[in-house]
Amino acid sequence: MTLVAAPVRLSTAAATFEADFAARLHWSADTDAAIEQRVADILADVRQRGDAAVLEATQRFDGLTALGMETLELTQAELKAAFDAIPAVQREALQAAAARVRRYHEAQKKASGESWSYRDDDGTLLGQKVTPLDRVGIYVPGGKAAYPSSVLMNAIPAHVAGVGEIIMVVPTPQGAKNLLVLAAAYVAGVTRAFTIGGAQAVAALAYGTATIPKVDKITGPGNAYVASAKKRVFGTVGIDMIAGPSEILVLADGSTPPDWVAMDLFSQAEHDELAQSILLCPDAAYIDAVQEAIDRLLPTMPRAEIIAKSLTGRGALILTKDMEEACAISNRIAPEHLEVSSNDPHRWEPLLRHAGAIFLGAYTSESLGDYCAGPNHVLPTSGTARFSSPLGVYDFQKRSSLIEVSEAGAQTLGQIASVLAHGEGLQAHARAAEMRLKPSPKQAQG
Ligand code: HSO
Ligand code: ZN
Repeated sequence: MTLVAAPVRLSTAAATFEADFAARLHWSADTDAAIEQRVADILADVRQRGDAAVLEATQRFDGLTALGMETLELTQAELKAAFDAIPAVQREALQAAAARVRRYHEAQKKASGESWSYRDDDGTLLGQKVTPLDRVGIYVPGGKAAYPSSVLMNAIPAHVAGVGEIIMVVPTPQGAKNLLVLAAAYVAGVTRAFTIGGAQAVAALAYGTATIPKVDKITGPGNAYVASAKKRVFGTVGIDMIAGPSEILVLADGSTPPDWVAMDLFSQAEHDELAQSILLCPDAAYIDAVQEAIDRLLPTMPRAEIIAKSLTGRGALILTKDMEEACAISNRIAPEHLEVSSNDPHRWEPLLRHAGAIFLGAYTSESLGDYCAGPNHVLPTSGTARFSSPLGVYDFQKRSSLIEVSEAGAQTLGQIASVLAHGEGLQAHARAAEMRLKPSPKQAQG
């Protein structure tokens, strides 16, 4: 059987464009009711029975029989041994990537993650104090979606933020450990790691057990069970986001070699049959050239089957009137990854408002961002870039307001507060403000 990758061809000039476009973009994150019920049961069980429930679920779902939870902990020595066991090129690549990701997130912390304050003329001090979370949990998927790069992308910003303890969980079905994942945990400075996964791991982190410390926030991707569990424990702990399938949108003016663009479309398509790859371009001949490159390159890809399904099922090659219109459509999609494949990317960048990450120019392959450019690869998907941001240092920090009112400040603020408190009918509020008012000279005489 020969595989075909046939993304739908659309043109904004066609009368049916809006309907066809809407049908292609549609994505439902609905989870199935049976999964929801099973997850609710697992959470309740772990909450009640702690370690015993986690052990049983780990045996049932991962085929891992352990006598006690302590045997499911990966020691620092094991993480280090994994690092030592992988080939030197991999060790060096992990360290190089980690250093770049660290540097980027340090700059991010400097720019927007520091405490600040100012004083009113009367000496009153107002400010914001930024503090790291005490303890976070990082979920790392096992099996086919085990990405060492995601270990770096979750743990490093937490580290840079100053989080005290980073607890990693990673399922190891049948005991199969991914050495690169363990090595990445070592490089990223994970504090403790456990070979547990699924809803039971999320529950253990959220509620705490005798062995697994209770965390303040859980980040990291996972399957439908993990996503459902994260939603359910939200409120007890913080969570990062619920990520949908990967997406790439390439905005091309026709100046980049078509093979490069085809491969970039493949790069996200190969993640998942439900991943979405879209090309927007005002040049019909160039779109033909990219489709020709897709046809020629597809058979060379080990994951051709996934790529073909993703491109045929959810991909699109869209002909636009011009680059301005392409930018406008990109903003409507608000893609996770946006490549501006143009020899004049800075001309278009000001027009682009909604995207998880914007990659400028022909040399900026999205895949460089996935591994080592520096910015985070955990990004908002499914149009949520309209209102949310990449995972960052700020996700591992919280803010407290600081207020120090001077004696003089209490006079001005006290009068305002008193008026508003009376207006709200709250006498204790009003009196608390008024008690700090100094009697006016006239009152003092009387
Ligand atoms: N593109 C993925 C991240 C990733 N890619 C990990 C390769 N490894 C996030 O959208
Ligand atoms: Zn990727």
